Amino acid sequence: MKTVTAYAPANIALAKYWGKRDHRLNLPMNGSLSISLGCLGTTTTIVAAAHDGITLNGQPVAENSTFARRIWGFVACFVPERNEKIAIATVNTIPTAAGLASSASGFAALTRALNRFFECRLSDRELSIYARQGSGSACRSLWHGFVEWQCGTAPDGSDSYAFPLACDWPELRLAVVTVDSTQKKMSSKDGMHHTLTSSPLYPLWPQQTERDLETIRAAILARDLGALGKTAEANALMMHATMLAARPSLCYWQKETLAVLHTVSRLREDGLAVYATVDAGPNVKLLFTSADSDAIAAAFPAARQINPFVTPVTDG
Ligand code: 2P0
Repeated sequence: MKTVTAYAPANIALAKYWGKRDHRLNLPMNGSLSISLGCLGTTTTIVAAAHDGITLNGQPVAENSTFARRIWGFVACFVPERNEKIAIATVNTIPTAAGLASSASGFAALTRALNRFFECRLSDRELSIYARQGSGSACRSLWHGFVEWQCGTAPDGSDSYAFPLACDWPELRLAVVTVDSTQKKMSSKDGMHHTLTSSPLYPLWPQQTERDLETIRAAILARDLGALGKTAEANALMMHATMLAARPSLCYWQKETLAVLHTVSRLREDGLAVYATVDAGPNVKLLFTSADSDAIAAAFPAARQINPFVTPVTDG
């Protein structure tokens, strides 16, 4: 039986994507730069089958669900004419309780699996362009390590794709401080649209993020955690400030989010090199190095620590 399996990691943006210049193609207002999460991600298996079907973490997905419609819409875009029926099995290694998004790794793994199953032999650039259309941040989840998504200017999106940065940093660590793992009230897609169309601060966002991206890229190449962390934290706070200024205001934080951010700043005052970033939700992600793993575990005993440069061997 013809079977292919592909894995893609989840990712956390250090310079963030928040706002689209084209909704259909998921073209961003600015470039972004992320770090992939190694062993936390999605494994997608495609098998030739008598009927089309999808399972998610072993459970069948209803044909008419939003999830299934989104997946089949993506498959139809990737392979407009197909003769074979397929069973798509998606397994997330991202613990649901971690409150991390799985759409990025999900669409990236699906893109790689479809490319192999239907023997499309697309280039990495083409794969990234397809993954982007499934979910913007998915275009960055095709690779491990640091990944940059260049904004591009072409109306058809042909120059808006991601690529890996040739730089690893084995001592770098992430930790996820979970404040709340329930589904957020407003999707990123709707949140971006609302912010872009109603926040008077939004015009400042794309240009500042492009500058932050440059600073972060240079900090990565120099392995300068201070410059990386300070800029990533400021970028995340600016994204949330821009949302807070939307009308009506959009706030993904909970009071515990702010408490964690205060703790991070206090730890820094005490000399610990730790920095925070927050995506479109209440959970906080920390950046630090392996030398401070124990100190971070002491300050945040429930936080899940991740070594982004340890990657699974599940492709085949
Ligand atoms: C990012 N986020 O750069 C930003 C930071 C959330 C906050 O990309 O509408 O699921 O599918 O393109 O990629 C989440 O948005 O949105 C996201 P769509 P996506 O990681």
